[in-house]
Amino acid sequence: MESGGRESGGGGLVAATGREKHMGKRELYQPPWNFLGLPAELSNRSAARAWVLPVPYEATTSYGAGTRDGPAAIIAASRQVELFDREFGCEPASKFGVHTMDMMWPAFDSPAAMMGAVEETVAGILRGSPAPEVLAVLGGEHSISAGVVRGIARAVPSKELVVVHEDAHADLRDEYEGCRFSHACAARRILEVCPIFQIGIRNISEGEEKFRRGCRDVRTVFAEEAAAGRRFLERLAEFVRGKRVYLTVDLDGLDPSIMPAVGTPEPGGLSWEALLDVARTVFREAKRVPVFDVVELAPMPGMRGPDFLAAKLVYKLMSLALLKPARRVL
Ligand SMILES: [Mn+2]
Repeated sequence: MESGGRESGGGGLVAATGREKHMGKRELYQPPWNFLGLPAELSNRSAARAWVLPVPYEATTSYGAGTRDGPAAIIAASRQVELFDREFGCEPASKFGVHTMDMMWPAFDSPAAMMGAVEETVAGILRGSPAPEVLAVLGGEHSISAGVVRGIARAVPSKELVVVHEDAHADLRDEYEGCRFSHACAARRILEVCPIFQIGIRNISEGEEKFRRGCRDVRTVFAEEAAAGRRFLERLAEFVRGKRVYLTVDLDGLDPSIMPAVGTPEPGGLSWEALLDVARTVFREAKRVPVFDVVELAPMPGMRGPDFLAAKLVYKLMSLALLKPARRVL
């Protein structure tokens, strides 16, 4: 048996907290079907400060398929994530609550129609009442980020908005396979809205490289620089300081030895610790992070590690958004 989480059976020495105290014997092995498996009082819409929007969209994937199953796999794995976090010295989710929205049903008319739908949905959530303090969007393929950034820009002053983009791919093509809303164009569409800071890039075409060099609004930390140390974090801090930030995490930006479950894996990439340092820098320096996304998980049958990594990452990001760390783990 694992030591944390769900063994709340009678007579335990450890006081039951969070989801444990609400679980009877029957639910012990089946926490509720929501992000982190939280009980109603922590997951209802009016009380939760963090919301999760699952977007199981997959239409323009160019290599390995399966991102449509990403959101469900992240939610399934999240129900096994330990709620207690040493960095915060508490169960963050028990402090802020997490509401899991219904899956956003994809619009398959065209990628442009889907991006419009995502934009509407995100803008509606951010302007709604109640509204989350942080919205976690679960992909699905990376193309959805083009809709997310437009939705944010409609809801918050766009002059203050910047994007931090962790990815193996520059995603700076103006179009790919005839489509402007391909996953390979995500960063280019974001640039039409605001500046972007890319981290972990190790796959870029000649055309994208030329474009990047000529564009003042793109900053790039290539994978080898990100692997060489933490000096780039100072530039990142400067980029996000005092801004509203949308953090978009394409999981293929991570080293594929820890994150093989992606459609287009690339050798090299960020470690788990390096990605968390990026996140800590962003959340510490930004004025606010109203939205982040974690995209491109393509679950591999029988392999739980990547799903669990993605779930733990989403939990960590919302915790950093809403709570101050109690101890330094850097
Ligand atoms: Mn990518």
